[in-house]
Amino acid sequence: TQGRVITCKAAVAWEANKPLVIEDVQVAPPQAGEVRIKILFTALCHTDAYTWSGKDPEGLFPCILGHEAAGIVESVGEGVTEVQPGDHVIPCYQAECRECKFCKSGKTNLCGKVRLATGVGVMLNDRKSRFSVNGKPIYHFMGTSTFSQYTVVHDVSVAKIHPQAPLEKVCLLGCGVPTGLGAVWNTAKVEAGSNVAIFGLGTVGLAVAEGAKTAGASRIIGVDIDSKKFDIAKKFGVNEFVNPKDHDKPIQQVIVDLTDGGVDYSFECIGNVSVMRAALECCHKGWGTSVIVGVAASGQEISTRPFQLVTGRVWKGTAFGGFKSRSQVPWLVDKYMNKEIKVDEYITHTMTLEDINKAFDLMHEGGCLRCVLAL
Ligand code: NAD
Ligand code: AHE
Ligand code: ZN
Repeated sequence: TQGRVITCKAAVAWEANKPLVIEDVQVAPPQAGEVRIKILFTALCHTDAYTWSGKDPEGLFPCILGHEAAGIVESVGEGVTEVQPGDHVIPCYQAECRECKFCKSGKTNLCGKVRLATGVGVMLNDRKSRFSVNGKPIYHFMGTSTFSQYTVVHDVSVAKIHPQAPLEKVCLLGCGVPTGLGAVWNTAKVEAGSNVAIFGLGTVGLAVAEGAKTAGASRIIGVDIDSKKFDIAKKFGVNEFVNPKDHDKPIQQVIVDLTDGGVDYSFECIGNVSVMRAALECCHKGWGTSVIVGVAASGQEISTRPFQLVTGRVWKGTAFGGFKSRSQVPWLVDKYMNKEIKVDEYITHTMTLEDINKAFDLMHEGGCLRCVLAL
């Protein structure tokens, strides 16, 4: 298949909010600096649903969504040296070129090399898509487009992982789990003995809990409007629960009262700007730090009284948990294989690509953390 167009199945989002359609998609060969990957497993993340909903200012249609996956390199373009056909890989929506101003700064995991192209659904080389259906181009998404049996990504967006890692599990290390763990370990740098509040107990929030537990946090307070989340959250280290629906007071006040003045760290893992405010305001005066992890819709803005910051609270955000993708995803895979981090526990459902619309329905029902699709 090397050097030739591959026709395969992919779930195409033709329009915002319209059911995805399984199509025969033509996938062009990788050009210089590109890698074509046979995707074997992909999970669904809330961000896919967000872009599909039409609320993402970067959302373009028609496109192939998906960004939490694992597969095997099928072929590589000119100049690609770090991976070769047969390598087991995880595509990374947050690239790492190791050469740009961002990568060299030592201050961030964001990479500038391909971001402008991936933000407009094309490849950097020729500013075109490698996907088409009957000659009509289909946009890429987040530089990954994993809801396809084959995808083309930039070489700076490919993490080569342990060949024995179970791809049906470690696909989760493409987004949600690292995001939560890294929000704690890299962005907040939670210390042992800290009090932590987590808003939203989906996969991202539960991974925050796991990260906080391993960091030695004492109180890990989980906040969710869905009480069904509380049982499972215990397994991830949450040791106190608050359902905002059980209280008349604003939720920040409830937490401040529970914690003698507020928590040391809070994490917003929902994407709701009023909860982001509550998460900041439930932090302790003088030092409490709140990390925004959730992605809020186009047009939404955060607000608080500046006095909150003047009096020492800190507002931060994180993308992919601050992890350097190509360098650290393989390390996370090894940690999973050594049983140092959970992954299997987040997978509540498994299906095949044909059932992708059902998988999205499940996501909105609550009982679902991650649904993994076999392609
Ligand atoms: P999810 O839908 O599985 O989890 C969200 C949880 O929040 C659910 O349990 C829901 O019941 C709860 N919730 C909803 N409204 C609430 C409210 N008002 N108060 C309390 N709880 C509430 O989503 P997920 O896949 O875990 O992702 C969480 C968020 O993180 C999404 O916005 C996603 O787009 C974002 N995300 C960001 C990054 C990043 O790099 N920054 C990476 C992955 C995901
Ligand atoms: N296009 C969106 C941005 C969405 C966003 O913030 N994405 C996160 C990852 S979410 C993964 O589930 C991220 O990494 N952002 C940094 C980046 O470079 O995109 C919007 O709202 O504009
Ligand atoms: Zn995601």
